[in-house]
Amino acid sequence: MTVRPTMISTPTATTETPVARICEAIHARRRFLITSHARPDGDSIGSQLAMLFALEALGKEVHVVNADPAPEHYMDFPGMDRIEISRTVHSDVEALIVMECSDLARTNVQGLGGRFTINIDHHAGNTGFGELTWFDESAAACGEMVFTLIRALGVPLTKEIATHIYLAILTDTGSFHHSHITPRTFEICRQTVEAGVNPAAMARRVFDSNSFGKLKLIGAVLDEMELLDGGRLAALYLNDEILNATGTTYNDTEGLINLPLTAREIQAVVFFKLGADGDIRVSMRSKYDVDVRSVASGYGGGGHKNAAGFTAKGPLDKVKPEILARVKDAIEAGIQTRPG
Ligand SMILES: [Mn+2]
Repeated sequence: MTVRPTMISTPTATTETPVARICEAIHARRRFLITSHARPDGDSIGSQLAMLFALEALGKEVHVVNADPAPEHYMDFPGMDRIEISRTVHSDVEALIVMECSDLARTNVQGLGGRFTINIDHHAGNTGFGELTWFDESAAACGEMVFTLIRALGVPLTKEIATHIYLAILTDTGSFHHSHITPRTFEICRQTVEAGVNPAAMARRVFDSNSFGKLKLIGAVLDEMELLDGGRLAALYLNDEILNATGTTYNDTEGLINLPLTAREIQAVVFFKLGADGDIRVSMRSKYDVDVRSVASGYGGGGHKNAAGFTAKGPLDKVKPEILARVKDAIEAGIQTRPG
């Protein structure tokens, strides 16, 4: 019996592929600015910092600027002190690398325009705004793409880089729950573990990191959960009152939306977060083929089939019925193609 080697395809050194063109652009420049979307998640943090360490290994000068700080439990990951929190940039750089954004506005950072821009993203609906756009919707995380790019640049997979790649994949797949997971995902993870990543320790750091306040917040939000559509749809609500009562912040809501999906019957979750400015941030999660991205794109938002979101103008009572009706339709459509 022959054992086939588990290889992932590495881009070849031709100018045919976006990866090769990005490599060429990076090798030809020295000063870089890396950014990603506002309210960063594990994939945006991991993708940016893996890229930071890789570019520095090539002797480049690199700045990382984000509009918002990362959630607290990411703060002891390597390189976190290198992320500058700012809503404007003036840095004189030769190239801007934008991770995980379908358009430049998603960064919420002003002053990014007018630079040579490399855009690396896996979100459907990417607008191709960079001079060089590499868009791959089949990637389970932007970190998968960054891994491929880093290897194509010829940078060795250090433990620091591997840690950020694994962080990106672990979080963006919802701890290996979402669709888009392929043999490539596990091949990349295999290499990161070989480079020194400890999956059990990573899972503990990322998922067992709640404060007592967050546990209270989870209790308070789940206590107010509404079940609709015969128990197939859950609606969650968040406002400043709940945050104040539990001594938590907006960042503490990360991951909370996934909890209702642990109930067997629930097929989709809609989380309405009410901001002080009257805007409502609507996040959605779903199982299998229930496509919440199609709902989000109807409201000018985006994301993936199983994880998407958008911002709506209040008041809540006015917009809520229609949003929930559209998610119910998505559940009905998705449930027809259920795997065994
Ligand atoms: Mn992502």
